[in-house]
Formats: sequence, C-alpha cells, structure tokens
Amino acid sequence: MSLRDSALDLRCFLQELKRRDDLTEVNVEVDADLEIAAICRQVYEKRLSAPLFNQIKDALPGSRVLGAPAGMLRDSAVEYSRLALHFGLPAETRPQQLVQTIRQAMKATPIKPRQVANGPVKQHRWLGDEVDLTRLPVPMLHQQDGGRYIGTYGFHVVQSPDGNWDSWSIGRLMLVDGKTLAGPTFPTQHIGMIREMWTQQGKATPWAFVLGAPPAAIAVAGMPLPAFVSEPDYIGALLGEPLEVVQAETNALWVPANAEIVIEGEISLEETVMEGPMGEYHGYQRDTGKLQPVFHVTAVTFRERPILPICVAGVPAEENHTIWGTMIAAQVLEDLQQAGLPVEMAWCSYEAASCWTVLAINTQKLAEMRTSAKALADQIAHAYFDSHAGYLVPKVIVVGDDIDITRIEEVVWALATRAHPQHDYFPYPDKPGFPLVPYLNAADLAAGKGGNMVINCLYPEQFEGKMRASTASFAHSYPDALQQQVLDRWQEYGFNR
Ligand SMILES: Cc1cc2nc3c(=O)[nH]c(=O)nc-3n(C[C@H](O)[C@H](O)[C@H](O)COP(=O)(O)O)c2cc1C
Ligand SMILES: [Mn+2]
Repeated sequence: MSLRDSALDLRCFLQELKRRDDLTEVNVEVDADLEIAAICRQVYEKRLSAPLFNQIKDALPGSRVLGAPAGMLRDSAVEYSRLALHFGLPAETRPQQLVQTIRQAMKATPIKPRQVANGPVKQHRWLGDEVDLTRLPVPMLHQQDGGRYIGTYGFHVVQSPDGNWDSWSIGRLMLVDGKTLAGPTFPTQHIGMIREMWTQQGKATPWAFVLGAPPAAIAVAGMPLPAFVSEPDYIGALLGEPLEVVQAETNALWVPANAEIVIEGEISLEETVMEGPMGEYHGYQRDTGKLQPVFHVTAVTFRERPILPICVAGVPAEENHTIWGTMIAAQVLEDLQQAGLPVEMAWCSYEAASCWTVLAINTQKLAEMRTSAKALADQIAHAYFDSHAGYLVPKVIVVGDDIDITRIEEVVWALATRAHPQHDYFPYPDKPGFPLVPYLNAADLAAGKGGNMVINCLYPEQFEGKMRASTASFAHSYPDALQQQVLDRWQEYGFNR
C-alpha cells in the first residue's frame, strides 16, 4: 500500500495510522451522547492518537465513529503527519510542503472524476420509509449544542442547474429527525450561490452529503477555491488521477464510490428550522441557534460497518484549523502572488483559531517596490479581504522573510517587537466581515462589514532592503565554525540530548 492510497480511501488511511501507532481502537461501549466528543476533545488538547469508536451504545450494529481525523501529534518531528496523510505526504511533512502541494494542483490540469456503475458505498441502501438517520451514531458534541450533528467532517455535493459547476464543500449539518437535517448555506459560500441559482428557477436544490470520503477529497471540500472551480476536478489534479464516483439513488448527483456514508435528498426551497448553537472553530459557544435551511433526506447508502468521521469544534487545534486554515493559507498565497505582491508564504497559525493569517514578505523584492507600510497594507487589504478565501480570516500579520511564520513563537516575537502601535495597525472597516468572527458586534453584523485589519511587522528599514538590528540568537550571534563546534561537542559538554 502506498501513501497515496491513504489519500484515496479512508480505510487505507486508517490502516496507515494503525501501522504508525496513531490510531486507538476504542472497543468498550461508548455513548454518542457527549462521551465520544469529550474523548475527542482530550485527544485534540493532548495531541493523542485518533480514536476509532467500534462499539457505540444504541447505534446501528457495526457502525463506527472516527475522531480527530486531522488532529495534531505530540511528537514535533511528525506533528502534521495525520493532516499530511490526507494528501499522501510523508509523516515528517512541514507546512511549507503542504502548501506547496496544494498550490501545485492549482497549476495542474483538472481531472474530472471517473463515473463507475457501483462501489462500496452501495453495499447498503435505505430508500423512502427505510431512511432513519437516528440509527446512525450521530453525536452530541458539546452540552450547550442545540442538537446532534451528523455533519462536521462531511461535505455537501451540489451542482449548478446548467451542470457546469460541481461544488463539494464542508458545512455543518444538524439532525432534526430521522429524515430531516438543518444547516447554514451562507450566500457567500458556493453552496449558497448554487442554491440561489435553483431558487431563481423556483426549485429545491438537489443535494447529497458525503461522510468518510477519500481524505484528499474532504480536505479540498474545506478549501475556498474560487467560484466556478469544481472541487472534484481539482481533487483529480491534486491526486494525479480521477476520483471514482457513483450516481446517487434518488437524484442525478455523483458521489465518491468508496465513501462510507452518503445521504441524498434536497435542500428545501424556503423551509427553515432552528439550528444550533454549536461549539465553533473560534473556540466559543453562542447562546442561541438560528433559523437555517431544511434538508430533506430521500435515501442513505453506506458501506459495511460504516465509519462516520467527526470534528469536535472548539479551541485549537482541530480540523477547522488544521484543514480549513491550511487550505485557506494555500489559496490566499496564490491570490496574493497573482496580485503581484512579494509574499513568500502564508500561514493561518492554528493557535489563532483561523482568525489570523501571517504573511512572509520577500524583503528584497519589497525594497524594489519602494513602497511604505501603509501602501503595502492597502494593497494587501485590497487583494485579500475582497477574495473568497481572505474574506474568511479577518486579521493579517505581515512579517519579513527572516521569520518562519509556521513557528508561532517567531510570529509572536515579531508582533511584539516590530509593530509600532501608532504606525503599523491598519483597520479596514469597510471591507466585508465574515459573520462567524467572534468579536464582531451587532452593528458590524448588520452592516456586513468591519473587524478586518492588517498589522505591519516590518521595520521601516526593511522597506529599504536593510534591517534595523541584527538578531541575538544561536544562529545569528556566533561564527558558523563556532556553532558547528558547539554542536559537535554537545554530548562532550554533558548534555544527553
Ligand atoms: C471541519 C470543518 C468544518 C467546517 N464547517 C463549516 C460550516 O459549518 N459552514 C461553513 O460555511 N463553512 C464551514 N467550513 C469551511 C468551508 O468548508 C470552507 O470555507 C469551504 O471553502 C467552503 O466551500 P466553498 O468555498 O466551495 O464555498 C468548515 C471547514 C472545515 C474544515
Ligand atoms: Mn467551491
């Protein structure tokens, strides 16, 4: 089995985690009502191996739940390995390689999925009256939540009425009853745009929801690719081969043939129901839910012993940070480079809960631009906040390329020591505000804007190709030969590591 098989099939992915001792099979009976989620939170917060729950109280016999599918690991040498395995990348992969791999697929030719007649997801079928989602192990995730969530690590499948645009996107889905679900379809997200096209025709939106998809597919479904780009074709480009898809039972949509569970039906034209609250990516829990669209379910198909993967949202790092944050970083880097900005790397520090993006500026190119902090911030703000990806993350921290922006301690150091309180903080109150940003107030939300800022952590000298001061550190304060000598003699000094 190659690493790439892990990107293509969740069961291969789990086998590889098992081989690496990064999977804990939980064989005692557990309760989907809060207990599973509480275990998952421990796993995220202590960076433990992913739990696979094999015995779930009162659930369909054989059905299983996978927790923390892209959680971080404790060993810093392989801390991104579970995330990297979604792309078939090796355990030691660093963020720079992740971002590079994701961006290479943007430049590659899209590869459309291959339509096949049958697949493992068709092993079991519930049609019409047989549909009963309450038989699946649908977890209650936080005690304050407004309901059980079947969809936290699954993706919606919708298609524009003209058939030209396939949208696969992660979005949360709450159980209302055995045949009904509810969840947001924001008008700025592609599911909302496509739903609006169907609404214009006076029709409900044909829809499917995929759980336990190929890991590469779920990662891309959490990526803000530009409008009219079909995620399944981009996934083909990323994998270098077409995904296999089968047709749904009760509508014309195509879904991954080896998915664990596929739910089919339609997004109602205008019915709504209370949805939420749910503990969210920024780490907070709101008090009340909101009216959201109703999803009617007409069929469910699933594999033998189906596995339902979940994300228990909350304080970092969970998949809203490791998957969403990483995919956003890759897309904004592409967008900013396309806009001609000298950005070398972009990173949504997981610790910042997808609420800030750090940009590393090539200071040599910056000097050639003969620009100022304000002008640079304006240019970044324009390219970033008006983009589909940048709009999602409200704070941008700009640093020089001497900082490794994937190391939070270096970012904090730059932020604390280089940004001048009077000259380097640039708010952009008129740029569109993403409504889930936790500090937005009622006025911001009503106006649909506010809360965005660029923080410049480049010294004035860096705009002229110079540096204000040299760095005092092991790497910068000693001649190379002495550094080497110290490293060579390390054990001789009496240190054991
Ligand atoms: C674990 C996880 C959960 C997410 N939940 C939601 C959600 O409930 N609502 C939402 O709009 N976006 C959610 N997202 C982010 C979207 O998937 C992401 O913005 C994606 O780009 C949306 O697809 P689109 O760009 O095709 O509209 C989630 C992402 C991840 C990784
Ligand atoms: Mn999209």
